[in-house]
Amino acid sequence: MNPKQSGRRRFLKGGPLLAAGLAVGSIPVLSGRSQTPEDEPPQRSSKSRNSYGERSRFENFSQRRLGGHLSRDYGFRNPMQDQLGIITPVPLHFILDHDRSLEGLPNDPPDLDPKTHRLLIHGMVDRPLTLSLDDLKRLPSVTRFHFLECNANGNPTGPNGEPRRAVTATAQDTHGLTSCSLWTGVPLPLLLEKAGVQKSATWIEAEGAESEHHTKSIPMQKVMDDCLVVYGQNGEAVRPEQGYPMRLFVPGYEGINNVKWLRRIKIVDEPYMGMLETTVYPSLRVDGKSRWFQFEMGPKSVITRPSGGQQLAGAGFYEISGLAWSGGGKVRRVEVSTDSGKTWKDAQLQDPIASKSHTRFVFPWEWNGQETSILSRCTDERNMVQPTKEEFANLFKISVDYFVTGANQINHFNAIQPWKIGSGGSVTNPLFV
Ligand SMILES: Nc1nc2c(c(=O)[nH]1)N[C@H]1C(S)=C(S)[C@@H](COP(=O)(O)O)O[C@H]1N2
Ligand SMILES: [Mo]
Repeated sequence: MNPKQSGRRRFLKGGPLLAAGLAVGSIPVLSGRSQTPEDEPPQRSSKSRNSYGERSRFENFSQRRLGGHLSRDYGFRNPMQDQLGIITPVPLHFILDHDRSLEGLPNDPPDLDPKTHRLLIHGMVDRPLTLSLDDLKRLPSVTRFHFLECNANGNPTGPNGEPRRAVTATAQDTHGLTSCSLWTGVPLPLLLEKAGVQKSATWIEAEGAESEHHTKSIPMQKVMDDCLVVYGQNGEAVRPEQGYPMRLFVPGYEGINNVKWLRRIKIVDEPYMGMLETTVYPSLRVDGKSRWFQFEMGPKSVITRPSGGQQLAGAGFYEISGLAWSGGGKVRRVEVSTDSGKTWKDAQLQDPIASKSHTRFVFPWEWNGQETSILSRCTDERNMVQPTKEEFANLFKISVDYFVTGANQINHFNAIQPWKIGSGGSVTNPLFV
């Protein structure tokens, strides 16, 4: 037996688990073996180590998946139930494009050559600017963890039998329109300073380079607070689907603000009132009024393991693990309930805990084999607390029945997500039953 491995096993048995006060005997995988399983040297993978690199051929289950959430709006959801830590692998980042093919699928991203692509900054400025990717890369940069979330993420309503409110829904179905990356770019205030932005300017309009020219208005106050023009994502160039060669980043705000394939920023003194920001994105209330220009994403969390569609192997120890985030800043606290919401205990937050970023929480759980529901609740640094679906309905002035029967979009749905554990170990979504 390899002495190194036996030493590691001893460490696993006596070390961190005992320190956490857990019964080691309840973890079947760590007990009862005295030999390492691989006495034969393993076969080698034939992949070239000079190429871009691929993951193990055994890791092929985590595909990005298409899921309809409005008849006229489609995206690819992030398989977050299989994700570890807080970084979404870029090839699995969710995609939401308004520029769609006739079949309703997102079109291929525009094939922008950074040698010829330019960002124009104009309007209420003293010195209009045109910037290439190389120009941007010469300027002082920052690198920050930030989540991106479509305001329709977890939207419980919509036409006919959508997976994310179904009993069989997975975390990907219910929460997969958010992802988190380490973004690198230039603070937008620095670019505006170079352009000499005029004092009376109060909004910007940002425009993308695809044929539809996605356009979004953003208040100047937010721009000056923490907006970025990013060209880097998780250590490499922003992917074409995510906006290559540059995208606007508006931390904590609805995904729609984060204009991909950024080609123009016009400095103005009123919102543009674009088609999307005045039609689909406001939320209609029961009293016929509408919430307009909702920007910030509320505090939210979801247990990703165990989560919908997974299967527990039997009673015993499981680490509950999940993601929490808020457009309002850092996650301050995540509480977990393993008794269907009767009692709550603090989960442990894992570093890094960055502002407007996914944050990983973990919670040790000894499952007694009986039916129950597990839930998580996020509180952010401003003490905003993730609501129940009843509290959410109250806040947005809609009826709870509307979640099940309504055919309109409800934006910003951030209600607490329960997962029901069946006595046989099945994990299902009881939120709308
Ligand atoms: N140019 C452009 N930018 C865009 C969009 C778009 O269709 N075109 N979609 C917006 C919406 S609604 C969302 S939720 C996010 C999704 O970003 P992602 O596709 O990188 O995940 O991009 C935003 N930026
Ligand atoms: Mo979106």
